[in-house]
Amino acid sequence: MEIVTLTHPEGGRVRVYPYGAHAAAWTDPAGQEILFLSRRSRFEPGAAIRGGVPVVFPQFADRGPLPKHGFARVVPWEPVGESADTVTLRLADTLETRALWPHNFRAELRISLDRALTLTLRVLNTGDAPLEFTAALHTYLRVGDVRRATLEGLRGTRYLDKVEGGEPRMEEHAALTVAGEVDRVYLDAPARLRLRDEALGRVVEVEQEGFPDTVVWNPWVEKARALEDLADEEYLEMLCVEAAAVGAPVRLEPGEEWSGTQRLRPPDPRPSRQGSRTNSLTEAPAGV
Ligand code: TA6
Repeated sequence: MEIVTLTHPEGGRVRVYPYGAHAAAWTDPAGQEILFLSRRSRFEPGAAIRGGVPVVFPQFADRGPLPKHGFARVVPWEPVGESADTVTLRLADTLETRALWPHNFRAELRISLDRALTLTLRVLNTGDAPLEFTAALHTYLRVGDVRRATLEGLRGTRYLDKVEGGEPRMEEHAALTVAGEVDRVYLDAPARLRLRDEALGRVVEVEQEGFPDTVVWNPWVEKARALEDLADEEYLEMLCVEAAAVGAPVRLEPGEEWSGTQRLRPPDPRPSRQGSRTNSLTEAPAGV
């Protein structure tokens, strides 16, 4: 498959597949892999890449009549602008997309690398009727051991818990821990979260703007076994923290545009920040 590689003078490197506009792997300036990519991932037409940052559009999950997570992740996007550290990929409606989803649109994903990795999804209604969509940047973050990782920043946020049949809940814990299947849509989520990874001794910050919601997903043992493109134990090495517009569909009038951004900040190389690890882990963890 065609690959575009982004590089940054400080040493970061991102591998992008125009197929699905998929940022599949990112090595930060310190040489650490920040994204999870399954060793069983298929790289073939018709299959979504398992890991990295799949683009979910124009339907999140099975919330509508389209194939799960829409079609954007399983079609080629066109690179329309590229420099050493940035690429923009474009997808417009075709006969095939209109057969599934009867709208004229243009979507662009801009992937940009400095110390951080920034992904901006833009959607423009190029037709003469309103359209609605849901979307997500379905980011798979790599962790050393998900049982020893905490996601901080969601306390006080309402969420829909798919594992509990879509029940609305309120997050009570400052630090979310994963000890079972997690599949939640946090509604009107905070703009910044921190993934603290005790096993790898690092913190990755996840920021979003434009996307109102955040999805947190780990399939855990049984669901991981059912996924052919995920090795049985790999669920321990990943946590999806997804910038999403899911709670309410985005509606665009003709000519209107929407955009949403997710920014991933790698661990700070300065030892002082890593040193804060012990204190925050004394926070009572949530049993999920
Ligand atoms: O974003 C969470 C989710 O919708 C989960 O329900 C889970 O199915 C996951 O996405 C992965 O979906 P996929 O189609 O890539 O196997």
